[in-house]
Amino acid sequence: MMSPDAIRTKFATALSEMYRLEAPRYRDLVDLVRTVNGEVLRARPDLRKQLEDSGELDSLAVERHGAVRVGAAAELSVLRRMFAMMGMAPVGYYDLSVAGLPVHSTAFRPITEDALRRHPFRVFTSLLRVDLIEDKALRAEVESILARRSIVTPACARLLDLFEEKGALTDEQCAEFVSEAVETFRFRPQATVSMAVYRKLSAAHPLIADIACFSGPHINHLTVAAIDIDAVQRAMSAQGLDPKDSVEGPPARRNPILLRQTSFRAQPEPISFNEPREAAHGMHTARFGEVEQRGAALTEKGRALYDRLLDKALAAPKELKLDDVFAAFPDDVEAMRRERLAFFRYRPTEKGLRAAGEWAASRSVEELLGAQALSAEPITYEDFLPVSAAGIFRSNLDGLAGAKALARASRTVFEAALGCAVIDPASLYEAAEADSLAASLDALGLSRGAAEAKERDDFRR
Ligand code: OOG
Ligand code: NI
Repeated sequence: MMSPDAIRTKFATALSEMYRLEAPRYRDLVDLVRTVNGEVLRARPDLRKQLEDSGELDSLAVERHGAVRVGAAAELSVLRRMFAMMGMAPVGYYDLSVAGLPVHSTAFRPITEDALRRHPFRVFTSLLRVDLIEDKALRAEVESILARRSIVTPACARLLDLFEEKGALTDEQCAEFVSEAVETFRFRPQATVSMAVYRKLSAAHPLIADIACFSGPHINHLTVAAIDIDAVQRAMSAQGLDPKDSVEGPPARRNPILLRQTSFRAQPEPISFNEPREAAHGMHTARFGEVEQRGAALTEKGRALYDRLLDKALAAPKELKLDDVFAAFPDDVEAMRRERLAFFRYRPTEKGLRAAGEWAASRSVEELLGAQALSAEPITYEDFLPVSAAGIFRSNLDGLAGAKALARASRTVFEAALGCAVIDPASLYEAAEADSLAASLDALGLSRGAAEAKERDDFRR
């Protein structure tokens, strides 16, 4: 029987193949990133070795994430069921009204380190807030268009039911599920509405047209991993790949934090409209390609500092560079750990293990680290950032007016639509850190004192 990780791998591979054919410029981006990654690795053998050792070198070529947008509660909940089969759970809640966008979102993703290593694919999934459409007639029209469509194929629906009933499917059924699931995300350039309706919805908001005028939630971008995202940004400009103006997220650092992203702007593509009499054609601009580079996951304290500095940078005059504002965020792994700004994974060292059982005299984690019985490295951030996500959205929507203040979204409403609660990302990093520490202390023969040692350590901080 195929594991959820194997199903996700198969699905991500199939989706990637489909999108490379649908969006030729995305294929150019994948080639460009591969070339730039190769150059960086040649110039920095140390980095190459590090990636090799952590097993990340081989997975550099696979997509890290993609994004889709749905229009109705039933659509969001059926996606939750599909992604559950692929070992992906909804993590995080992102209210994009803060950036003037009428959607709220989550990311379906693997939640364990092992699963992420087996295949890191996640799907940033947004739900349209139909309630924000002020014009009542227009809102009713959008609701009825969405009520008429079904975003999964009949075979996919049948296999989902079967899986939920039996708890597993045969390999053959899994393979069929994957090829049916991919159909949900295929772009069909035949709009389901007339040109007049398309124009009306676009005028209300380009996102509404993208979400409601087609047969389903087409994949709107896929994202590959860069080792040096600034080098990729420069190469995109040099090759005329029309990158967005700037890289989203924190500035470049020696010790990366959170997530940095860039993309090429969405490409207009020909579509046809659903007209009763003669054929009508137009262009639709929504689909693009993205690059990401991930760094350390931040604690609540670290994240608060990041958010404060980002606000300051966004409000600051142009002359004040992001780098200057972010000088206030320590760019030193030890400082980040000691000040509890980032989450860390602890490991016993060889020296520590050789003397296992003899560390009782070390009274704290700090002492164990000092004695080189323990090592600590930052845990990678596996989630998204609302301000950055909004920046990605904005640079890919055609004809977007200035950000308008919108009523804040409700997580409760989102979770009701989803059919379950979203997982708090911080709880995953906290657990990963605590588990790694407990396992390390255990391996050093300190298991009983573990909780105490940690407590003392926290107290000393
Ligand atoms: C999603 C944009 C957000 C990211 O990487 O932050 C996103 C969308 O355009 O639907 O994918
Ligand atoms: Ni993205």
